[in-house]
Amino acid sequence: MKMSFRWFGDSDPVSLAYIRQIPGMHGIVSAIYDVPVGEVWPTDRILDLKAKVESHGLALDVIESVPVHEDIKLGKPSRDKLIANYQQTIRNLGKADIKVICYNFMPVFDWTRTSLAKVLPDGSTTLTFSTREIEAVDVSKGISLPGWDSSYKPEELKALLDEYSKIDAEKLWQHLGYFLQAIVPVAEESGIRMAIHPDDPPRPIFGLPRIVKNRDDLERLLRIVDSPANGLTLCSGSLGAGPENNVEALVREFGGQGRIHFAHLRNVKVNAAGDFEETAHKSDCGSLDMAAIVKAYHDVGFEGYVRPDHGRMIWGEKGRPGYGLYDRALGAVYLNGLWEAVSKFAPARG
Ligand SMILES: [Mn+2]
Repeated sequence: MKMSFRWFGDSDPVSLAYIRQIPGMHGIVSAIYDVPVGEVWPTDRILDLKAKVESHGLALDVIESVPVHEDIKLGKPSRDKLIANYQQTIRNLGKADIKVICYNFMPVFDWTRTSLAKVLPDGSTTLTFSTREIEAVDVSKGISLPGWDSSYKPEELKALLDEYSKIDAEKLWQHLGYFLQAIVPVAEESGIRMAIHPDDPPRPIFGLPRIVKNRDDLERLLRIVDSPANGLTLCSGSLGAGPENNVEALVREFGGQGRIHFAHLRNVKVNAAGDFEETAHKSDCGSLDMAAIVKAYHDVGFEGYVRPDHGRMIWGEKGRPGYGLYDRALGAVYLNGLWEAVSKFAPARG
């Protein structure tokens, strides 16, 4: 298990110099943020980023994310050119010796929350999701959600949602399959493992289909192209927000097949309606047994990358919600502690 930490580039209030000081930190997870979605990432920009990260004694092995253009998800004729660009970005990342690319296939909305700063009893703040609040949003009046990318003008968003009204889950599967058939062979040639991030939260929102949300979806996805280069980012918090999902069992099944390349480890407190709040990482803070999940990774011989995913805002820290330094650092150290204990006292099988 190689511990890593997401960093949003030079605009990130958390510095590489500080991240380096977290015990057991292996590397940085980052991206080139200013290349428009659908265009090729230039090799020199990737190499510059890698050199900057390495100058702080950290590795850059994982990219999160290379975003997938909406036209690919919609299956529009323009997708072939956009997929060719995506292939070239994979090749360029391979030239920089990148090992894993995280991406997702969620229509329009990436991760969705209804609050970015709910105050918890201990005075920390966290991200939460309420189904009732999401259902109360009138999409026709434009969407204003915390953290929602407002770069879409209301009329652009409406046009996009209209296009998606013709796309049901099966169509979206076809478009994902078309994309994977095209990119997985290129990833194989480039020494890169693709790792899809599940839908967050793992259910349809605003009438848009979501297809990477539970065990059967993950199984179907992996069988589309049965190659190690077609793998998973197993996000405990995203999948764990689906009451039907058993994260430990998913780790044992898909990790046992060597198909998990990147692990997001965070805890969530989930209720029966699927509403949730993100909690501190420790098992008794949320609904997930993090020790059991880490042990499952150990038992399947997991050697991939992991990050603490999100954290609360604590100790008065200001910054990007979910991505402060302090609580993520606590999470990283806690997870490394679990890993050390499991490794010493429960030797891997076989
Ligand atoms: Mn995640």
